[in-house]
Amino acid sequence: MRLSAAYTAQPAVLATTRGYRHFSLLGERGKGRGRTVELQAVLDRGFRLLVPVQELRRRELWQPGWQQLPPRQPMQVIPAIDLLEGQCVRLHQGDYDQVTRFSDDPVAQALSWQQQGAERLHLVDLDGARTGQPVNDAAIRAITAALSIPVQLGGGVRTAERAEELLACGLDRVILGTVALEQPELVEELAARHPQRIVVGIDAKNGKVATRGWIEESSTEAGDLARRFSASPLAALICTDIATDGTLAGPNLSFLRTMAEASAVPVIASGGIGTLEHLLSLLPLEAQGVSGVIVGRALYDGRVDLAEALAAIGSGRLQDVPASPLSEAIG
Ligand code: AMZ
Repeated sequence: MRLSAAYTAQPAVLATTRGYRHFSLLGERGKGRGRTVELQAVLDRGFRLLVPVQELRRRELWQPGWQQLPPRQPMQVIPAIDLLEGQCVRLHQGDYDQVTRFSDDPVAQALSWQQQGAERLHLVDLDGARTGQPVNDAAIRAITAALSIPVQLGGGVRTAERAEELLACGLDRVILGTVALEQPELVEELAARHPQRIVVGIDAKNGKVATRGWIEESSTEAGDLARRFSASPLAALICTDIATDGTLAGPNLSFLRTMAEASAVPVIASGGIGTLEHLLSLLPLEAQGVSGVIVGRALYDGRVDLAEALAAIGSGRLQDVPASPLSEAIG
């Protein structure tokens, strides 16, 4: 472990997942000025700074002396179940011709995520997204009835009546994609009637909004659509970079930053998560308003373990625990 000589640091947080040790540090930087800096570190073979120093300065974390960190909201790690003809699948970059089938028992799959600690489930009716008609309602109702955690659903919700029917039948939130682009005023009305229960799904191909199962591309910038809903009482914006979705290649951080900066509504990142490091790479975006992440293929593949993910960035994340001296903590 190497720490820059410029920092004299103490760990305030310590957690270990799969050999990675990560924690927050408080340290002084600069001579005589006595400035304090909060660092979020992942300790592996070396030392990695997750929060850029400019960001700390912007957040006015430079203060004299040691400082107690405020408790942070954990990030939500949300497993996804995408339904196609009643089965749990994942598509590659949203392409209906590149399907991997993971389970033909969506209720058992949903219960398994719940049992592993999920605090919310993300459901997509892929047939619904493509056709605009509800196709997987039997599975959706069975999952909602079987689970005790909140469930959100997107795909094919194109009218206020359909959204309200779903909210009345036990879903916690409904996600509107196509309609958010084509009839934004309908989304605003719904959000006003059901505050914190409507989510806008913004799916972007090369920065432009895609709709109808990602088959149609528009000329609207994803950031402009996010800005349109900045003052609405939406629960979240789910932002998907289609090029990364289902690839396990890592999230598009600059896209997520653009989206989070465009709107005051919390952003849930979606697409590209393949490793624990990818999840950790989202932490610096918390300050911009990224408050959760949807994980699909990596959970099915076992590349990411849900309990580990929750410990790394979610509710199991240790924070602000007065810890042993640095030398002990880093062994
Ligand atoms: O993978 C796809 N091709 C896909 C997908 N996952 N197409 C749409 N969707 C999801 C969106 C959003 O949650 O991410 O369906 C929802 C949007 O559906 P609609 O019918 O409102 O545009």
